[in-house]
Amino acid sequence: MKLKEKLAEKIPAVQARYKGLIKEYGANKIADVTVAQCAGGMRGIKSLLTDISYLDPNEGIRFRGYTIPETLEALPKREGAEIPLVGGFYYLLFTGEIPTLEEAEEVEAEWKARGKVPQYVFDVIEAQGKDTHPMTLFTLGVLSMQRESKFAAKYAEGMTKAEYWEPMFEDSMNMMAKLPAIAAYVYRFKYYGDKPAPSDPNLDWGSDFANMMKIENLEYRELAKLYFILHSDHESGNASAHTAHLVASTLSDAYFGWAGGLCALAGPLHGLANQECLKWIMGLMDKFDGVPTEEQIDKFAWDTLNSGQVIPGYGHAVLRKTDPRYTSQREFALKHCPDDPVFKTVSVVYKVVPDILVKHGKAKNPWPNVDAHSGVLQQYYGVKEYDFYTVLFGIGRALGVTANLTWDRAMGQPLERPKSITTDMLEKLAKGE
Ligand code: HAX
Repeated sequence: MKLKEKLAEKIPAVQARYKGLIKEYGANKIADVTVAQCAGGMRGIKSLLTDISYLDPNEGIRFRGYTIPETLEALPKREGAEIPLVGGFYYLLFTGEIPTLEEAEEVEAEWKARGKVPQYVFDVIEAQGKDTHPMTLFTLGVLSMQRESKFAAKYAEGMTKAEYWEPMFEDSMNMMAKLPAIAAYVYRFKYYGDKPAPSDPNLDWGSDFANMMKIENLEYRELAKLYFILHSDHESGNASAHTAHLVASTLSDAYFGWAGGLCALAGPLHGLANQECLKWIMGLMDKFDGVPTEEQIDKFAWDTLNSGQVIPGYGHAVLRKTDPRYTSQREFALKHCPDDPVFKTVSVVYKVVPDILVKHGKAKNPWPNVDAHSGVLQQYYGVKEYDFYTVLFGIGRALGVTANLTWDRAMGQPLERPKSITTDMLEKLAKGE
């Protein structure tokens, strides 16, 4: 069944369950909030609802109940491909069902049909100039397409709440279809001063990104699909997904929502960490002229910590074990580039840094996250421009975010509006006054 038809079939039951929960149990407590949570970034407060993915601190992410290995195993692939079609993965995120190859191909075909990027998007990017950060170029490209929004147009015409999900879905499909071409344009414009390769009608969405980027090694097509799947969603409380959810809860559309999310992704504690991470690794390799020893890494890591900086790619706000997205990329590297010196360095860092962070005694999680591994693979295939890595993250994360935004509207989730208090009030509450 086509993705949109499947969604239409599923929405009434989910909506009834959601409304029923609020009506019947709305006043029941599910958690308390501590002083530390109120004053400290709302860590762990259960206050967002999503069925797209769930992040267990020890096990890592599950997409619609599937671990990463289960997801990669279960989803349909094209003949000869190592990694499944991203269109099929999108179907899973939206519906919770593993699609057939035909259903996955239908999403891919829809993306192809909607993939042409209007020229004004490229004009906006070029007007900024090459010395602008690629995340700014990419975000502006996304934001400039807001004038295409079906949701905004329908809202202006007047639509009922029950209809909201449909134009949100259309915006999601339209935006997803174009993100790879916009990112490839940013890449070629900024670093090479030329244009991306034309889209190839025979390639799937992920592989076509690799083609438009002009990366010659065909293995990069498989990596592109893997990368986008791994970066797609991490519950809805992470800063970029949460920002998009908050923005769109005002009934602004998917373009506004994801432009906001991208701004959050651009911070070094979030998506920018992949750029920081490879920079740190290359600095380490430069200093010791190749793959460093464990002792050399030990010294370098302590120097970083003693100068008051974090070790990029390590630690996490929720995870308390090695991120399975790290493990999945490591497995890809073991298969495709086991002898790459940067990969070897990253592997030795993995042996040394967790113990150092434990001794350092601050980070609650001493283990690597997704960003500790993503740059290594990119540089291996020739994408050596670190500051582009967050753009790649931005393509992938949009998959989960747009699935969430569509479901937010389908369920009728309201405007988000937490309550703030003053320090005086917090002190009184804390002391039980
Ligand atoms: N190196 C050094 N110190 C670290 C650290 C690291 N890798 N990770 C955490 N800490 C420190 C924190 O800075 C904090 O110190 P202060 O008390 O002085 O402020 C302390 O340990 C407690 O932090 P935490 O509770 O363990 O971690 P947070 O939930 O506050 O932050 C971060 C989670 C991911 C931001 C953090 O671990 C970090 O800065 N890591 C390095 C940057 C990074 O890899 N970011 C990418 C995360 C994955 C992601 O979202 N990708 O998009």
